[in-house]
Amino acid sequence: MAIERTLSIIKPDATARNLTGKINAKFEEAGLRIVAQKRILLTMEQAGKFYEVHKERPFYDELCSFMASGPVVVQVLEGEGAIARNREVMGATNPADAAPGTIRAEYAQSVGENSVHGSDAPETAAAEIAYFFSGLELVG
Ligand code: 3AN
Repeated sequence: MAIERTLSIIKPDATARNLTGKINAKFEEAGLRIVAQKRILLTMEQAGKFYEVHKERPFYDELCSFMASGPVVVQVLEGEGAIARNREVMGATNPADAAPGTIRAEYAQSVGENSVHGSDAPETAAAEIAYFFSGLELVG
């Protein structure tokens, strides 16, 4: 399988509980390398643009407010089949459905406050990485 890169976000519910290191350990144990990372505070506007695909969903405003409510850690993960691998490590969107051992099973608080985001396809991964990182910040 090809080496891929995917965009990951450690969300405000997880940074508030000081879980960045524990979540990063899950990625590394799964063979994903953190090749870029920064902790930032999104504005409502920046969160809204990132989640634009969900604009028509009933939870859009709640999602954007939550993502702007505290620091997030945005990161680029690299590895074989990194996009799918990361989604396996994250677990299902709703923590009640997430497989044991996954990040969301262990740390997520609800379907909205679910600790991590991960890109879902190569096209979205490329666009989401470019949203947060310049080429100069990706050193592999
Ligand atoms: P995933 O993050 O697993 O790809 P999506 O793309 O369906 O899930 O949803 C994007 C984000 O929107 C989720 N991570 C979650 O924070 C939020 N979300 C999804 N469904 C709901 C819901 N029913 N109520 C509140 N927030 C939701």
